[in-house]
Amino acid sequence: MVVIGLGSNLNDPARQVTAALGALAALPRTRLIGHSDLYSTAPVGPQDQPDYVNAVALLDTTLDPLALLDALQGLEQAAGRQRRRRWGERTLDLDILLWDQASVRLPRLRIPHPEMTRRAFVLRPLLDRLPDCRLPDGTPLADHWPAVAEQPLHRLHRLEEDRFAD
Ligand code: A4P
Ligand code: MG
Repeated sequence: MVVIGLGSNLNDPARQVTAALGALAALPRTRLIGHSDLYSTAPVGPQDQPDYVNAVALLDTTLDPLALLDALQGLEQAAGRQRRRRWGERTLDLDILLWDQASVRLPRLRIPHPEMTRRAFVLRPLLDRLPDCRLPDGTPLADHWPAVAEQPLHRLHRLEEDRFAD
């Protein structure tokens, strides 16, 4: 199973994230197994930017990791994404967080996502869906939660459960 992190803080972020869940469900050779609720989260990085909406999606795919990354970057572009500054505002950010128990270290792609354990906006929705999730080194992801629990976030309205799953 592959875990994707979704984030947006421009152009109606909740709509961006909801639309992206639908787009993930429509990727070739890929099935959307489920997703978290949407969370409103304070920005990590520059503080002079709007709050984000974040969520995670769970996929099954027979794409290889770089092909999935290409597909995700295509969806980011289609959402009108422009890269401005590191950790800055964006209409849609799609990160590959986990890929089964695999580790990937390529110039374009690192899995697990190197920042994920330091970010409540990743851990909260992920642990909601996968409370027993472990990193490739065997560490329970839940062990990282206490260190980030102070980062402000709150759950938005509940999405209909697995609305985009087939
Ligand atoms: N890349 C490497 N590994 C991966 C991976 N596992 N998944 C490469 C996706 N991409 C990966 O990413 C730059 C390059 O990372 C890609 O071209 C890909 O080859 P980017 O998202 O295009 O660039 P960026 O925004 O400049 O940097 P970065 O470090 O990826 O930003 P992040 O880590 O995605 O953080 N605060 C809140 N509350 N919520 C957020 O969602 N997001 C960010 C962005 C900052 N603050 C946030 C949030
Ligand atoms: Mg990114």
